Amino acid sequence: MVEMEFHRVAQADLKLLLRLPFLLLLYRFEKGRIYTFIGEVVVSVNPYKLLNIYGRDTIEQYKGRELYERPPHLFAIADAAYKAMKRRSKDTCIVISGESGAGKTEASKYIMQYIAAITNPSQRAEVERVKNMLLKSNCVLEAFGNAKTNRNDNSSRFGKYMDINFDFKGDPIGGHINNYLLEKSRVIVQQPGERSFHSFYQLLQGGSEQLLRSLHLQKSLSSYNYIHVGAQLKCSINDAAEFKVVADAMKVIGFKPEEIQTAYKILATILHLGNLKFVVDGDTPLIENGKVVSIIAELLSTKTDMVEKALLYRTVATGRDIIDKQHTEQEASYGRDAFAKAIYERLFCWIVTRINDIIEVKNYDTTVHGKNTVIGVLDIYGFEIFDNNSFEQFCINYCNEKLQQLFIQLVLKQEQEEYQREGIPWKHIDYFNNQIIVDLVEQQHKGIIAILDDACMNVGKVTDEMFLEALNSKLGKHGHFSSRKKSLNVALACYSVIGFIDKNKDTLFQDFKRLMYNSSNPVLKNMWPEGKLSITEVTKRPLTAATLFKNSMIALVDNLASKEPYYVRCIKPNDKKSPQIFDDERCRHQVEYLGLLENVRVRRAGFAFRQTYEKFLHRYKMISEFTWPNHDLPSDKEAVKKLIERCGFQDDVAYGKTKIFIRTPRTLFTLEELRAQMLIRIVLFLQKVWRGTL
Ligand code: AOV
Ligand code: MG
Repeated sequence: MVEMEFHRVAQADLKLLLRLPFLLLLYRFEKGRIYTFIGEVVVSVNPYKLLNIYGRDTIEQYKGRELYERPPHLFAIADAAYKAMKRRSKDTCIVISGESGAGKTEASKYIMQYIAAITNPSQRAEVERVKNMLLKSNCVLEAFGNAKTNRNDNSSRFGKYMDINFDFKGDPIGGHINNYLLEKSRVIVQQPGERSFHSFYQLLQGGSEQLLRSLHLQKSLSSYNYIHVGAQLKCSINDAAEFKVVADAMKVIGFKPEEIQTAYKILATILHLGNLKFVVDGDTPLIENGKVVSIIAELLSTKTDMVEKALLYRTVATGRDIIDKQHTEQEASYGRDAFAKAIYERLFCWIVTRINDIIEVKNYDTTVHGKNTVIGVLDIYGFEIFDNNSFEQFCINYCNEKLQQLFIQLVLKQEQEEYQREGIPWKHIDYFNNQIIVDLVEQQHKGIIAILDDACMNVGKVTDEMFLEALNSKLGKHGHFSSRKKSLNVALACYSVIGFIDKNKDTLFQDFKRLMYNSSNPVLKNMWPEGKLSITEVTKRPLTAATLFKNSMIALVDNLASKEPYYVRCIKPNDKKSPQIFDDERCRHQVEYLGLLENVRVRRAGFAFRQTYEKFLHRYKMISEFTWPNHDLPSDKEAVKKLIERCGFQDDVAYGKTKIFIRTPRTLFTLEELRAQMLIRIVLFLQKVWRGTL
């Protein structure tokens, strides 16, 4: 019924459309129905409370069913992606988007659980093992890659794309994770009301006394400068309990004890680094608390004097000479912070690599077993605007703009291609082309990233303000760019320009890399292979952070575009994390920028429903005497035509080569009603036959 109302919305006047999809979401949200379909896209509104809709019984209701057969649900979309993959050997992907706190990560986990639950009916041990690892990897990645922000207590601070590989039977046999730019600045500083990555609190709250002693740590969170801002904050994560869950998960996945220990040592090193103080004696910076340096050296399995040297000096090559140049106090602090950020980021990437080593498909011979197909699940950091937005928000929001563009393109493209394939006439629909925003950021030579890179290439000292001036002179006339004193506005968001140059250059003094490479802990050493190079061998200027991110985004979008996409669009109902409030303005805004209106428009211009003639007949043949119980027409297509004419729906349908297309859902629902009536009649008739009362 609700489905029907919604699709009526899709038929309504365009002006009304601006209001109605959002009203429908409100109507459903208040009834506890958090999922709604727009065509084949699932819109999800975060309920902010546990709902009993993900259990075994619900899974059974969706398993193997067609999309429209059951009420809207994540499981319906997961099943559709799975069926396409299994029946048609298509690589598919599920793209989950929405702003920070809208429910993407939770959705991605339910989708994975669903896929795990419906596969491997024969309980093959190896497949069970793979499934277990795929599911367990989530909590490890969340511990190291998520943090409490002002928008979400468990906010993903990295982007994640996970491929699940399936064998010819449709059972999971492995996977691969791609991670995107971790917001590492959080390691050294957080905004008021926010925390660093969960892993630090988990270790301090959940680590045994013995473990903490071995790491020279105390339980008190406020003892550590890098995390003391958020030390007293309440967070819905139970850090102590999670510590054990994560440690167990790492063990199950296959991390060796010394690897897990090394991860803890890195966390401890970072906490100690944050407490290092530099004092100036004349011109010479010294480390005030030398004891901390020796602790760090012990944790990193290296020598105290080497750590001290890396913190206070950097090796530079001037012509043929190699000299140790002493840091100023400011440089030393900068180096220390960069080091802390870098070892955390490296730890995170290493964890992903280790998980990938373990879960990658092994021993699968495509010549024997047939094609190995893939379902990709994308869960990125959502669009976010804080009081103070920096380089990280700029990257996160660019990523969201790019995915939005892909959504617009693919939803239209897919629709158009299907009409073309089936020979259905199609009129082009106008929509806001987000490419203009994407280009503003990423275009070669002209985009914001190119201008930022230019500024970073300059040998002289370039300030963030100079970068802003360059933007003004090159992009001042762009309709989606504007700037104020120290901030730039791109599309909907405003960013402070302070720190852009530094974060984009992302300099880590070579000395730290060599320090890590020379560690006698092989796990650490392996994380830093480039430390092998001596000062004279390091010549290439590394790509900047923004360019690396841009390249990874372009590759991601190409990858998604090569697969059959399914979409989940998440909406955050309010900013208070409340299950009761549906904030009109906030929701209307999201409906708009998520492109749900365009989405409805495309559906409106096209057809709400399509199905192959064969399947259509199978479901509705009892409605007409020409088709029940069997037809004698030359083809299923002819039979469907006859059935439709018999019901008087000929003006609302188009006949493609293999499929019937129905414009309004009302027609479909009337067909369903007719079918239900006929079924009752048939049952009554049969009862009479059985009772002999006919
Ligand atoms: P996000 O992934 O979209 O934000 P999450 O998936 O982390 O958002 O959801 C935020 C919080 O909302 C969760 O921790 C839950 O408390 C609640 N929540 C979300 N979905 C559900 C659901 N289906 N049922 C019950 N509660 C839910 V970010 O990672 O910040 O963009 O970067
Ligand atoms: Mg998330």
